[in-house]
Amino acid sequence: MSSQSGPQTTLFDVQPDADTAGGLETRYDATFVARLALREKQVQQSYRPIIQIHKWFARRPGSVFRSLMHAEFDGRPLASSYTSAHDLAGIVADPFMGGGTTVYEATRLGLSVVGCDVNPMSFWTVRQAVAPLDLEAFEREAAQVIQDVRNELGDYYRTRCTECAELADVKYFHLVKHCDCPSCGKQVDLHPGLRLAESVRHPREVYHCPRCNTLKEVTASKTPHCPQCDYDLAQRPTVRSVTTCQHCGNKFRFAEHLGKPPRHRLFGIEYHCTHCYENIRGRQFKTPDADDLALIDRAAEQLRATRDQLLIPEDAIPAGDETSRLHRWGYHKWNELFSDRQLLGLGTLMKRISEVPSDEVRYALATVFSDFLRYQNLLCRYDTYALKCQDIFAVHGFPVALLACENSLLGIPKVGSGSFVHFVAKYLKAKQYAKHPYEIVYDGKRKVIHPIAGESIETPLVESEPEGRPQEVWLSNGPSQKLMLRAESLDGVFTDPPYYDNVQYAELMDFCYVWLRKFMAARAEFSQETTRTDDELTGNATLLRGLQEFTSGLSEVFCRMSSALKPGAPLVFTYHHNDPKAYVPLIVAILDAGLTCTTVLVAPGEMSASLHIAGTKSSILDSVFVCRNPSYASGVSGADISTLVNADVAAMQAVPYEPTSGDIACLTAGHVAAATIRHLRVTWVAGDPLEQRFTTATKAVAAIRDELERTTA
Ligand SMILES: C[S@+](CC[C@H](N)C(=O)[O-])C[C@H]1O[C@@H](n2cnc3c(N)ncnc32)[C@H](O)[C@@H]1O
Ligand SMILES: [Zn+2]
Ligand SMILES: [Zn+2]
Ligand SMILES: [Zn+2]
Repeated sequence: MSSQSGPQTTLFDVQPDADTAGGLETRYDATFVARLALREKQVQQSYRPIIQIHKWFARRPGSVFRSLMHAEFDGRPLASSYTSAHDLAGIVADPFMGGGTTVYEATRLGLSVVGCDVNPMSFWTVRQAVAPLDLEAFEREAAQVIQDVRNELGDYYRTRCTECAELADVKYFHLVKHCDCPSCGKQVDLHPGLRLAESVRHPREVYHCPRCNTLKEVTASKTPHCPQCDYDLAQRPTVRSVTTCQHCGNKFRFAEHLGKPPRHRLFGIEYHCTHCYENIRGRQFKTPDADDLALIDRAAEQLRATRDQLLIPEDAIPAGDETSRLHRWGYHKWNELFSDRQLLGLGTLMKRISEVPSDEVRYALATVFSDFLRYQNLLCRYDTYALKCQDIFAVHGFPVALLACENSLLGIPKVGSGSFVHFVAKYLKAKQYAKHPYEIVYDGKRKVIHPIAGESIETPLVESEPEGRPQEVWLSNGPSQKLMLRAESLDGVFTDPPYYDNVQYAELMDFCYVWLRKFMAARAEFSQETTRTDDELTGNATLLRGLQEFTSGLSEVFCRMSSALKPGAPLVFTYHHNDPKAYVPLIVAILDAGLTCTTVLVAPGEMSASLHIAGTKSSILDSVFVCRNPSYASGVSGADISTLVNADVAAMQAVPYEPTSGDIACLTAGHVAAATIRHLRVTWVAGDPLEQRFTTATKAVAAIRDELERTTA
């Protein structure tokens, strides 16, 4: 490892050499970026509609990556030229491209980019975002597919309006899991509570009365009772693992009495009657009638008769950190997470999409299909406040609830959400944005769409490493440990690596992949049965992948990136974790790659509004590590860790955003990691056994933390 600067044995920050380094260390404006990013994360799909191509997890704000690249490659001040047209030259790479943020932001700025991800669903999502699509052909085919499937299956999603007795479109079927009572043998509904709808979007509260077995609407009250039989509707028939039989009063643990997989019963319907809707305040709910119940049997019958001709996947659910929960509930195949009506609808829709002749239009519709599965399964819950169906991935796992919300398959344009028509509309918006991206600027009062002339995300993909022509995008599907890049070819690496065990990408994405794969028999990216692989860099208890495995993989990737970087070009990545130990892999990987950390910036990452973070002490701020070859990072500033953390906090307070204790812990961990890297850099031996390197880094972190505690005590 070469070094022109002397050893840094203190906690000092390193300033890059002004002539050789880019502008990240000096031109990044944390307050300005945080203002943009916090607004973006609140309604990410309107600031960056491109994310609606397909779900990906833990997406970072596009504005952060746009700003990072601007700061590095553009001499103009960030705040005044953020929304200006950019015509940057150069090649950047993202070895963990995920949902594609770096790829999109780099392409918009005119850069060429290499994007790599081990997960084929990531490759596919980014491919679909970038590859050109004829939108007229897409809209035309989508309308035809929807028409044909509606003709075939429309009846399954209609119900009789209780006001006018005409047929109306169903928005949601409400299902409850049930089992047999071990005492009286009768069927017991496992309702956790009885309220279906709160009185916010609807004028009254809606309850299921177990005694009348009907839905009842009542004025909001702390002591709701059935207007017909006076039943106490505030009761909670099932609390945790114990339920009370509504017939004989027997209390029992229901788990061992559940079907495998659990069975569901339809107890309520929300629908939309075109004749009555205008004259009704709120929504339309009904108790299913005999016709509604008969349709369930008819769907099951039709599924049995046609299943062989449909493309329904039969794959087993492998055990995993997230998926084992499904096994505990008796789900062993992915297709068991759907009702018969859902399987019939999905299978029929798939078959029709697979007949679309144009490859690109078929791929686009198949991608819409894969994404909309998130709202078309029995793990979906009804949001009793917003009165809509929730995404299966509202949390990064597979929680199973006692209630399920079965969405309409095709849906009604502009009514409800989560149906095929809604996802077609979203996809269209995403592709329109890819052709003509914009920024939304908040002028103090309102949001203004600011088109940016000359930018685009859509561009034909190239089949190998970019040569330096503008806007070449090369996507690679495979582990970045094996990504081959020319030496000294990259102007920067901008990435958002897995945050150790934060998200089990492959376990979750298999849910969509097993379906999407059915459309893609001919494509190499879909040849594997699962997106899981030993090369995935996530901590995973089931696969015995701990911090050391994560470290060695990350180290391999950073080493590859480091040798592909031009001299002095930066490796930039975001990170946060509430366990300080999860920073050791970064330290080892950066040192192994022969880099040093010139600075650690701060940027908002995830929002507390994300359901899976809400309520924890988790940080919403990321540390952004800027790393370069030490030969190009000379000069020492006197800042110590607490000064750096205080500066970050002040920059966020100016937003204004008040960092939480979790934020501050993470920011501190970031600066401690950077100080550790500088401290160990000169004596580091990348050839030492991993365990030794890991221990060295762990001890150095502890020493620096001790010193920090002493000086701040
Ligand atoms: C962009 S996301 C990061 C999101 C966020 N930082 C988090 O985990 O909290 C990380 C991506 O790395 C990918 N990935 C994991 N191991 C990889 C490997 N060995 N090679 C390439 N990509 C990998 C995952 O599939 C995922 O898409
Ligand atoms: Zn009606
Ligand atoms: Zn009973
Ligand atoms: Zn009643």
